[in-house]
Amino acid sequence: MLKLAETIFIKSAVKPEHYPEWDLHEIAFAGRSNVGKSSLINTLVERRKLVKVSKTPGRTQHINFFQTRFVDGREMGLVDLPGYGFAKVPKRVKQDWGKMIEAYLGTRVQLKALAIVMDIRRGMRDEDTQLYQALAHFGAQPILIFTKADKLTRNARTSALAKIARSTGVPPSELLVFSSLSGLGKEALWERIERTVSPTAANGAAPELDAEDRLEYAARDESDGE
Ligand SMILES: Nc1nc2c(ncn2[C@@H]2O[C@H](COP(=O)(O)OP(=O)(O)O)[C@@H](O)[C@H]2O)c(=O)[nH]1
Ligand SMILES: [Mg+2]
Repeated sequence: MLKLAETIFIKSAVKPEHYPEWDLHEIAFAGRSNVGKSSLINTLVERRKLVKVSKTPGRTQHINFFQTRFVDGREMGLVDLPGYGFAKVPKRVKQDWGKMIEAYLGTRVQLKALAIVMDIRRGMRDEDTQLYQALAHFGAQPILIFTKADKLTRNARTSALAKIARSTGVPPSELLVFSSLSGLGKEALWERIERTVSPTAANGAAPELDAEDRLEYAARDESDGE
């Protein structure tokens, strides 16, 4: 069982040459803007404000890298991908998003699992499905997470999951239900991460810390977060 010690922000990157040079296994988080991805990561790592939770989504177009250490000394990378599906962003921004995601998925050998975060009330939408299907080419394990479960009653949750299972062909037992409000699903997600990502023993090398980047991230306006 993974027991958290600490999660820290490492750096923001756009291009592969700016990704951290580490040999940690990574899980990346993707999802439509506003589905609750930032909240989910914060809940998962028990840091209230590690990732900015935004009211005006769709603006920051960076890949943010975090490093998680467990009490047994193992470590892994968490990667927050920019949100998609935000109707009001200019076409050019969407193209940049596509290039950025493709570059990450296509080059990152450290990537072991991609969590696709969705709103349980909306189910799997077109962009989610496209990403899910594209993953087959990239060799990372998909993890389908349905958050904001607190917005539905237990019965409504069960029927929402059954419907998603029917339309995707993914067994309901493989679908994760989550709530950042109540913490529901946190343990199950860590279990899935342990199985698919297999955090590695720390090799003693200091993480690559980009002081300038880190300051910039810390100083970012809350409303500018993604
Ligand atoms: N009720 C409820 N609200 C949530 C949950 N997760 C996120 N939210 C809210 O949904 C909005 C978007 O959340 P955020 O994490 O910034 O979404 P992101 O754009 O996907 O990163 C915020 O107002 C959050 O407070 C959840 O599990 N339950
Ligand atoms: Mg966000």
